[in-house]
Amino acid sequence: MRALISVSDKTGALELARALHALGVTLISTGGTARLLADDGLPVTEVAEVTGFPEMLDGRVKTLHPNIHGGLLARRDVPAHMAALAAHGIAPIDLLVVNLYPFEATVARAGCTLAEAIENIDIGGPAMVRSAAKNWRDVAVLTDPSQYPVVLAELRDAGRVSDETRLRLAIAAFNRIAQYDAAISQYLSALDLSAGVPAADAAPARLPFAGQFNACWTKVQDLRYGENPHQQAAFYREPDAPDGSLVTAQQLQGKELSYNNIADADAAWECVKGFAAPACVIIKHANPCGVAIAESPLEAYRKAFQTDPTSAFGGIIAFNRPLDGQTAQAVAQQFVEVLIAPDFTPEALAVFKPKANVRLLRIALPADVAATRNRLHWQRVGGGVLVQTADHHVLQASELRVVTRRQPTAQELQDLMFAWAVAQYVKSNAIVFCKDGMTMGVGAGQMSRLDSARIASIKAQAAGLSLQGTAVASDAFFPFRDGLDVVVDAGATCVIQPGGSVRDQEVIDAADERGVAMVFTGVRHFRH
Ligand code: 93A
Repeated sequence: MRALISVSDKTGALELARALHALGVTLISTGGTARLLADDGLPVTEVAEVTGFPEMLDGRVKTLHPNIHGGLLARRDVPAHMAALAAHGIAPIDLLVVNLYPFEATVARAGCTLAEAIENIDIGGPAMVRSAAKNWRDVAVLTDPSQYPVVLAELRDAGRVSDETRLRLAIAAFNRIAQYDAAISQYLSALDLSAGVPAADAAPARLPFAGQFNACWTKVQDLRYGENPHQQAAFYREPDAPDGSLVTAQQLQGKELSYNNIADADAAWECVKGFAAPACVIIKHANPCGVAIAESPLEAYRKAFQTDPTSAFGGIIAFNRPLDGQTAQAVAQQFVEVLIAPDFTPEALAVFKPKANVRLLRIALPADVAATRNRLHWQRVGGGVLVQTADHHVLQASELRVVTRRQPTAQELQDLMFAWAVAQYVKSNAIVFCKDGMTMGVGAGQMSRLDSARIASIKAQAAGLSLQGTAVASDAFFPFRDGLDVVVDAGATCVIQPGGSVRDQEVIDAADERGVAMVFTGVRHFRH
């Protein structure tokens, strides 16, 4: 049996080679890999010796030769194939171990030049992987160190790699090649060529959209069903998903996540991680039904829950601080579907251990929260997809323009900023009443802003909350004064909204008439 090993990521390669050698397998290898094996005292034949050609052009041509590809592609069950090998003095290769030049890691590095990217496009590696994978009935192809133990175990136990394993390895190999080629095409398609060919020795300018759809997504898991039981569903991960994004979550316990769980967990996590203070977000049907910031996670949870205890039943709850035992005790009083936090203390884990159905998700919260968010937002439409840069605008207090005679007080300003941060995560039309770092009434997803305002105050009433002295955020401008009147009638004393309506003056006059402080953001947060 002959194995060809040619790996950029040398993880586990030496151990694999030693084990193969011990099993009597002949080793062939390319330059760097061959040196690694030879330095360990393993007998290894250089590819150059097999091809009769030196590795040339800075390694660009190493394995691209009939002596290699013939050995990989020949069908052992076709006499003419074997006769051709014999006639040309080519020996079969039964095991191929390849991982590719690190293109993805190279282009992910800040400042990567075009020349570096190009040089890291592997040609010979994918060619061999494809040859071996096509000929999976006779050749086992390993493209990832995680596969080494399985193959070694089979070789030790049965003296051969099973048909099923070879087929699985071939599928994994073609997936890897698809992923690799997608990364190359995505990188190149996103080059900004408007100013001509980018300089080879500089980091090239990149376009935000081009190439996005060339990315190769990998399946995380099949889901039991989709939004409804008659819909099939699965969860996919994009290449290089950043730590702190939902797909990187680790499930510590609980039932399998459902489609709706994942969607709601994402909404909760995206909202909660934007707050600097300890925060809690409770989500139902993709909308926050309670959000609060406080001195501690426990206090934040209590406040968030108070907003709408009825809706919080069966909610998805996220924290931006590790979940401690006390807070876990409080949360455990309610029916919760999914609980998300950057970490869980042993005491918190102990609280939920008996509640085996509760899904606990741990997600790292890196310091640079902005880097954990999706750059683009997609929405499927019939036969196409709409793409936009995602709405991660973070409002600075300095951007606010006070438009009324009355200025908001310092406390009102804080509440306005908080209400605005929440409204960004509420489906349009969004009206959010807040006070003291807590949502007091949330009106979401109505076709009329007036209805959202009414619903928010009805919900506050139902929860036994007074809206007197609250701050209100509206995700888009009030087209008429009636919406403003509804929130002021309910008790609001200050309002934050984008402005920009032709009737802004009518709304400003109404606010002045009613003694309300109003600020314009100049930014809108439609969310559908
Ligand atoms: O430059 S290549 O595209 N040309 C080749 O003929 C070739 N053959 C193997 N790259 C080629 N490889 C790659 O070299 C492998 O895919 C692997 O990533 C790397 C291993 O090189 P070394 O053993 O010298 O470290």
